[in-house]
Amino acid sequence: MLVLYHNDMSLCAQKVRLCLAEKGLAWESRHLVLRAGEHQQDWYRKLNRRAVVPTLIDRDRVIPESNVILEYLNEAYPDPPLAPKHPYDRSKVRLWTKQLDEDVHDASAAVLSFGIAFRHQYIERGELGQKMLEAIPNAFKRERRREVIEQGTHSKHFIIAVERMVLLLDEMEEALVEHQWLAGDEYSLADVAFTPYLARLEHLNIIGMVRQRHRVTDWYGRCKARRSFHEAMVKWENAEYLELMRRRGAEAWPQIEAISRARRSALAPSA
Ligand SMILES: N[C@@H](CCC(=O)N[C@@H](CS)C(=O)NCC(=O)O)C(=O)O
Repeated sequence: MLVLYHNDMSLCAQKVRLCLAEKGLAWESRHLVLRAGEHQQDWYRKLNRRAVVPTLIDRDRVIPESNVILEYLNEAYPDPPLAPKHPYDRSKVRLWTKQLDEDVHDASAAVLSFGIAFRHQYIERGELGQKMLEAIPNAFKRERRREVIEQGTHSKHFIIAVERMVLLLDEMEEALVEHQWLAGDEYSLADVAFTPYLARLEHLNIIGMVRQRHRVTDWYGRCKARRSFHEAMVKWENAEYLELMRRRGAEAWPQIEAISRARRSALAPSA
């Protein structure tokens, strides 16, 4: 039996649950409450030295890192396939998922989600929030989080993160001119991996960022219509987090809209 250490609203966990649902695989849930620091306890660090979710356990195999888990699941449980047959076509899937590890995940989770909403949970937790911050093993991540918690949407990282998401949406729109799904004409791990990031824009009440990108809107609608979306995303929704994201996102929207507009006009060909 597969076992997944995960969290209800974690983007990386949503990705893996989507893959499990697409594959129709049964799995056992080990849910960790991140705001209680459960992922930072010693026993979990033995499974995942970076103290993050998700971690997949397949018999005696321990697999961290959501993109690595997606590839593992696709290879270990090949039916239905979620990657094209040809190596070149598979390289296109990787070019998408790689972006998440490079910067898109951080832009969406560590800067936008924290800067808009989750920083308030840390602040409310006072000493526990401070302890959780100091327990983040990666110093780069820790210092950026400190700054984002303190500065929120005024953080020096905030504009960069919004602009990164604008670039992502533009690249998605461009890819979807060519084919039905992100990496080709078949639904693949690339679509699995990016679905939660669009859902996060919706949860943060800033889905207006997608406006005018009709292909991305249509793609997201098709992802949401899949059974896996209900299984992996909707069933795990946390009402308290959703309310926080919606409320704080509405406050941040004018600023995000202004950054997106400035970015788009800077890129528009001059008359
Ligand atoms: N590169 C890792 C990133 C995992 C990650 O950042 N997970 C977040 C939730 S989406 C987490 O556990 N955050 C807890 C923390 O940073 O303290 C992956 O893809 O699995």
